[in-house]
Amino acid sequence: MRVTNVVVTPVAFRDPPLLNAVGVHQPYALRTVIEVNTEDGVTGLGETYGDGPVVAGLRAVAARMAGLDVFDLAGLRRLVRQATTVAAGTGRSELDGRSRAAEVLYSTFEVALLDAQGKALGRPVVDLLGGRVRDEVPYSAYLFYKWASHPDGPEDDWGPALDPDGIVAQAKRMVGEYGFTAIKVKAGVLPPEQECATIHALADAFPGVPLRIDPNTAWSVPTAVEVGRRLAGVLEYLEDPTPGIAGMAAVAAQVEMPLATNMCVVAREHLPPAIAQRAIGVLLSDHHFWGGLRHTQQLGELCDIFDIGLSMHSNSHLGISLAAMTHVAAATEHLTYACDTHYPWKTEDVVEPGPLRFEGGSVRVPSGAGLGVTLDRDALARLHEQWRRSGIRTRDDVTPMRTVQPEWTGALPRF
Ligand code: GKR
Ligand code: MG
Repeated sequence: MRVTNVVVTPVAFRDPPLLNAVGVHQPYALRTVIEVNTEDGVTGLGETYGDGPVVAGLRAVAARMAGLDVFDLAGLRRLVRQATTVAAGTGRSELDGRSRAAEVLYSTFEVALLDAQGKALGRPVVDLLGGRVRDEVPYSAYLFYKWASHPDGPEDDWGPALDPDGIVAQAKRMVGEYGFTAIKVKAGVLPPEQECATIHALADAFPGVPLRIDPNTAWSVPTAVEVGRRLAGVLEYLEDPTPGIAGMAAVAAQVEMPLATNMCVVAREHLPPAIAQRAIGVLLSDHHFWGGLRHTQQLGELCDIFDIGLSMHSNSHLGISLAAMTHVAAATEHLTYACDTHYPWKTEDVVEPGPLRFEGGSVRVPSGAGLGVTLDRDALARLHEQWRRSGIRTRDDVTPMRTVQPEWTGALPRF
């Protein structure tokens, strides 16, 4: 079954003013949807980041895909290598096609080809990954400090959350609506003692519920150690408290809870030093940049060997990504924590509603063939038009923050 053509569609969807260490989310988040069409009339779907260079890279690979057998993932790897060689203009592929950009491109098309394979065979993607080790995948409530509205925009229905009471109220709504059984707080926004107070307020409001905090490297080593000590016995893990493998190792040696990362270990070459220095206790996988679903499973095996826990990182995303995350998590034995997802924050999607429901905080693996989700073509066209009109072509959390704090740089660590 061969590919006839590929359609690459950048989209923008409404995103609330969620705060993080470097600034605030823009009014629209970017993603790209790809449709891989085949001679049999089957279409495979993929979703990834929407920044300009990613869209250009996707188009460069897409232009080479006609004639590829949808089962030939090795051939896909070669095409990505060629496309990134040309894009880099160096006459050789950067890092032999294993650079992060190449992993992002490969991953997007790998998911789409697996979707097409599954549709052709009448089997869900989880079966192509070796079968399910769980029927449903647990996700965590992902809480953010936030403004009531974007600058000059209308208020959203979540309202502001800028102190412990605001975050507890947000948690009550999110846990009430989705049933999450673990809670993560995006931190690095307020002074660390205020963020510790937020975690203590959550521990009081949700006794026994596993809690995590992630300041995206906003803290120095001494600050991170201080926070780790204050939150001893309260956190299941402390995520990216400080920059770099060496900094994380210094903190890890002085706090009792495991440190997790989606920032200092983001490529295979980071694993040996992180393991040697005992910098992390939990790795947050992400198929979008770890080279796809099969590599994510392999990463799980590797973490198991080295006694490192495995969880999953998320960015603002739509339903195709949630489906892919759910299939791979269901097929990965060594998944030791509930996965992150931004999904509850989105109010628009490119897939038809139905299979992706949260019950008790978990998403049941879609039972349909392939990823088990159906593209809503009207919604795709609408969100593409929104992308066109928005003029946003790259994720930038710093500039919108400057409209409120002109001296803001987003430089880290800050505390
Ligand atoms: O959406 O603001 C955000 C997050 O901070 C995101 O950009 C991070 O990549 O969720 C992510 C994380 O766990 O670091
Ligand atoms: Mg993180």
